[in-house]
Amino acid sequence: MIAFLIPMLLASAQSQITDILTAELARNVTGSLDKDGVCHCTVILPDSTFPADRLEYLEIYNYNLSISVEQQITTIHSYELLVTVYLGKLKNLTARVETLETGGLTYTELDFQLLKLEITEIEALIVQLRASLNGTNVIVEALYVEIRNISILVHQMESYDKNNVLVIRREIVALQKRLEECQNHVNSSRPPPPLVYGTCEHGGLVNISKPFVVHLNYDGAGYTKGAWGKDSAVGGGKGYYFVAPLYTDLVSMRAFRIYSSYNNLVLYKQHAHRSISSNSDYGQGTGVILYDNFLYYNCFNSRNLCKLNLDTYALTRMTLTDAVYNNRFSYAHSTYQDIDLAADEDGLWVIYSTEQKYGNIVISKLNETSFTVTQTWTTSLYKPAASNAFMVCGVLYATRALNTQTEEVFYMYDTKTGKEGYLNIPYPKMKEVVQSLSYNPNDHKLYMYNDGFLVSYDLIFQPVGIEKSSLE
Ligand SMILES: *[C@@H]1O[C@H](CO)[C@@H](O)[C@H](O)[C@H]1NC(C)=O
Ligand SMILES: *[C@@H]1O[C@H](CO)[C@@H](O)[C@H](O)[C@H]1NC(C)=O
Ligand SMILES: *[C@@H]1O[C@H](CO)[C@@H](O)[C@H](O)[C@H]1NC(C)=O
Ligand SMILES: *[C@@H]1O[C@H](CO)[C@@H](O)[C@H](O)[C@H]1NC(C)=O
Ligand SMILES: *[C@@H]1O[C@H](CO)[C@@H](O)[C@H](O)[C@H]1NC(C)=O
Ligand SMILES: *[C@@H]1O[C@H](CO)[C@@H](O)[C@H](O)[C@H]1NC(C)=O
Ligand SMILES: *[C@@H]1O[C@H](CO)[C@@H](O)[C@H](O)[C@H]1NC(C)=O
Ligand SMILES: *[C@@H]1O[C@H](CO)[C@@H](O)[C@H](O)[C@H]1NC(C)=O
Ligand SMILES: [Ca+2]
Repeated sequence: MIAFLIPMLLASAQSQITDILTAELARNVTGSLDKDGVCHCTVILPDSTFPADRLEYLEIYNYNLSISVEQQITTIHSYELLVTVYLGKLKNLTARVETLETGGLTYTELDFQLLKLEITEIEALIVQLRASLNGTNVIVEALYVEIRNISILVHQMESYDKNNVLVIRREIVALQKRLEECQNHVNSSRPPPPLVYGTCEHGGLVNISKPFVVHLNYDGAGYTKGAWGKDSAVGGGKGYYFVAPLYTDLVSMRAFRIYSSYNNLVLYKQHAHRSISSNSDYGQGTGVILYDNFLYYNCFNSRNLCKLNLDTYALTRMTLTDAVYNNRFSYAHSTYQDIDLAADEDGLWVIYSTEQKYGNIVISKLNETSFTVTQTWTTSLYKPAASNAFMVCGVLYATRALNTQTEEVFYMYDTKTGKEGYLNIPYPKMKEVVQSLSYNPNDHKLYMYNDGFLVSYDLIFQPVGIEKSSLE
């Protein structure tokens, strides 16, 4: 094509020069015939006749033209080089697109995007080249058609073929994302699976609800110290409630009431009021609980435990070896609670301390049938540092006062592993001093005697399967 173009340009330049010369020479020629019949032709060429200036012009013009032609040739050469390069690239691209089409599933999204990008680039370059050659170059025209074809093909591969792996993969990714979002949403909005009361299918205490104020104790606001609760044997015994305000000495328990239902308690109705007549049968402090229709408490002025049958009022005692009493190591703010009874899913417990352990909390598991200690654990928590304690699933939880309105579960001891740990579960209280605090495995509630008011809380446990890390 270049070989064809150059002679064409040169020929055009030469023919223009010839035309000019011919016109100039033909102008001033006159001829005459003599007697011999010889034709005389006199060409008068005045000095100014010969168009030397025009020749000069033509020479320059010619020169200008050849420069122009050379420039054209150079340009075409450079185009030719470019076209060769593009041709190579295009061949590569064509091969790759064919692989994509036939090879099917092995290419990746990235390959595809890269290919698309390259095709787009080449397309842009060829369009530019084509414009500069103004449709005169066959090769470029062919290139253009080819790149258009490839470009269309590549876009079709994406948009038309619904079975295309890429499209499907992208849809799957989007779907997964939406599923995940949905899952997250469901997880956050779905309440944890219901816990079965009386069992330990959970990962431990994680929170405590707001308080429910049930009542003022039946003796009135002046009776600031005391205990209350519901039968806390698994199964609930007879389902009775008890309320036991301490006597005005703020040490001894001399009377208590039993309510057969929550309604009766709230309405002060149909209670059984029991006064304890003998000094030695009095209770001491507020570590009292109702367990399987027996009232358990620290017998007055002793290290004994009392077990009072609510049907017969028969009283049984046992001695808690080494236990301190008479306000030696009670809880913070609540006096004479050296011995604190507790119940959970595993049974009956007693929380106390000894001189041997320097006032640290000692936990004993009781066999309620034989009324004996079956096993004992010692903790490193100084009992007077806690405001109270309770057991859940064999784990002791101790509380302390953060301020006059807030308590906090701050310590735990797991009797199954012997591990202890600190935690912080704050919860509000109505009045300043927590006089007693007990857990009931049948309703997962805490029962608190709060300066004369009967208050309860719901405990919130970690749902099963999600580990708590506080002991790790
Ligand atoms: C011939 O030459 C003379 C003198 O240069 C000029 O005047 C005249 O016009 C010319 N004739 C023609 C036909 O060009
Ligand atoms: C030749 O090229 C020069 C420079 O480009 C220009 O000045 C001149 O007019 C041109 N001459 C002709 C006859 O085209
Ligand atoms: C064509 O592709 C091969 C292999 O990918 C590569 O080595 C070669 O340089 C490419 N040619 C051009 C002109 O891009
Ligand atoms: C391209 O060619 C068209 C006619 O085919 C012409 O009108 C136009 O001026 C040309 N453009 C250039 C830049 O040579
Ligand atoms: C471009 O595509 C058209 C129509 O799809 C086809 O006829 C033509 O042969 C293709 N040209 C090249 C160079 O692939
Ligand atoms: C959502 O809960 C399910 C089952 O409780 C669990 O398998 C999944 O990992 C949770 N997803 C997130 C994002 O927490
Ligand atoms: C604990 O329970 C209280 C009362 O329902 C609530 O306001 C608080 O956000 C809970 N805290 C956590 C960590 O779940
Ligand atoms: C509790 O004591 C009773 C009576 O001595 C006995 O039969 C029972 O096995 C004991 N229970 C446990 C768990 O030790
Ligand atoms: Ca307690």
